[in-house]
Amino acid sequence: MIQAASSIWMDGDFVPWQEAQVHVLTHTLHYGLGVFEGIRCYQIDGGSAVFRLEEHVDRLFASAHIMQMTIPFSREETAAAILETIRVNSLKECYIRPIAFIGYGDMGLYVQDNPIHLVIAAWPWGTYLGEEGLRRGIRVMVSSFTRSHVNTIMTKAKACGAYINSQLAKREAVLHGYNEALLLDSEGYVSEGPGENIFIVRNGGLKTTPLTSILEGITRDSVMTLAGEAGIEIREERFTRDELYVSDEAFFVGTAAEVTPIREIDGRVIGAGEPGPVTRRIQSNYFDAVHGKSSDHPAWLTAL
Ligand code: PPE
Repeated sequence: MIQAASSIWMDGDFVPWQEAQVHVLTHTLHYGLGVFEGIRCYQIDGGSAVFRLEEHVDRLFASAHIMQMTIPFSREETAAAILETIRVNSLKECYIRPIAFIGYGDMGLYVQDNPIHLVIAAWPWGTYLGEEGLRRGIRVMVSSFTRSHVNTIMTKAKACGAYINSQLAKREAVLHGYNEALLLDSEGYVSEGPGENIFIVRNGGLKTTPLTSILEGITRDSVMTLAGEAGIEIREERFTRDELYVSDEAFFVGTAAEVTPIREIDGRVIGAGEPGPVTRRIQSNYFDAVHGKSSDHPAWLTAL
């Protein structure tokens, strides 16, 4: 069960958690056209800070732009509301979920006058793929479901409906006894996880999927920056399923998943079957960055 906080920001006002409700004929509930974000706030020395707030707000507005939805608030108002939601709920560390959706009004696929709502909720959310997964690595299954083609749902928008594809893959993986799924793109190349981007390590260098069939992950970007600073070579290049099998290390990244090592894919052990040196280094540098323990990226943290 979600760990309830006390109030949720809805269109400019705080509403008690239990009363933050919508009509059952809310348009997005039926047709899936909505856009959202996932952001984390971490404890830092002397307080808390939101990690890469501006980038997440920018992506929310980019997603809305792709989907031709006009969010009735500015970026500045949205960023301020996110900070206020954390403060009002007295949360020290939390996950923040802003969502813009089409409200109640007319039904049918083409609606012009239904209101667009913006809601921001925040709650404590621990590890996405388990504490043990973070420490020892997870087991992954290449999905029988293909990542939506780049001209199907628009992978650069973090859109509600896109997550049907993700949930099908995740459910299938869990049904088969795996922790997480990995989707291939419509040409058969590695794409991303249901809610994570992927990196592999070969010969000491990192490889990650180019920005085609994937969400433009903010953690992916942070990891690439941190890897560059650590002198690790990075390539954005398509790679195949069998290259995964022979990689020395592999890991998932995402706001929720943070940096989660992968120890097995489709029954094949990856490397030594435990988080390798590059993965450990990236994971440690990432956790230092989000907790403000490295002074290299002050712009990444917005203190409460
Ligand atoms: N790909 C997908 C499909 C995705 O959903 C996410 C985030 C990422 C990559 C990584 O993006 P970023 O968070 O900017 O590094 N998935 C969010 C939702 C997870 C959920 O289950 O809900 C997240 O991590 O917040």
